[in-house]
Amino acid sequence: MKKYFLSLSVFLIAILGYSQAVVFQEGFETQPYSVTGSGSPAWSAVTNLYYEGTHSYRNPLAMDATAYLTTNSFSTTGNSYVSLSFAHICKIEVADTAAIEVSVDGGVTWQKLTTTHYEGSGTLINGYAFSAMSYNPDWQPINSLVAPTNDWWRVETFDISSIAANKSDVRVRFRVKDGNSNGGGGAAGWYLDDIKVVAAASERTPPTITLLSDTLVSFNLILGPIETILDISSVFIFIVSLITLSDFSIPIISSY
Ligand SMILES: [Ca+2]
Repeated sequence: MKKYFLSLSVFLIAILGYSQAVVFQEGFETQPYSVTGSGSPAWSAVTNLYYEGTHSYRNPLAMDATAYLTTNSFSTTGNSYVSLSFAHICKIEVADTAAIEVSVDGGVTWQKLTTTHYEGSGTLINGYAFSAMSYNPDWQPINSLVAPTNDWWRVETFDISSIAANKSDVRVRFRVKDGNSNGGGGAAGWYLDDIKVVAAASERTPPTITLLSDTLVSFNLILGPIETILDISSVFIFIVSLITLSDFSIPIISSY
């Protein structure tokens, strides 16, 4: 009996201790933006495609060009886990590359994000780059001239903890480069929206609870005469159960 109360307490503390902070966010809705663009043609806000709000940010690739979009500096000090996420449509030719880099030294040096950091479901070309081929056939890589729609948005997540945890000066930049000297080749370009960096002192993903034995744990809730048997499969159910138990402060856990 006490064993279960102890286990429940440990899980509750772990769950309540789980917290995270958004240390950078840009959705391109209100100027001034927290990013700086470089390259020609320039990045610009558009309203025909957006993931959230009514705007996204786009670069239509120019001939032999490399364009960067760099976030303002942000700090992750005190946090061991750092996650970058953003929504995008990368309608660029297969020969062109869109990549993400991280700096922790004021923008002096940059580290490219690769499949090592990637947590999304797209294909990183050569292990690091997005293009229309990343979501084939959804982004229609065989036809550069097809215009994207809002159905094309994909959300990407990178675990950048190994680079950016506990750093006082972190920057992320998005780099798009013409790889075959024809600019965008008629493709619409790279659209970004809802860029977000989340930092946490402890593990970013809440613990999951798996019943390892065939012994069921029953919770005799006093809300009614029906004995409720919970197969513990979600943290949410666990919390609700704990709150219910705590409210009435009676020993109502038993096992069999
Ligand atoms: Ca937006």
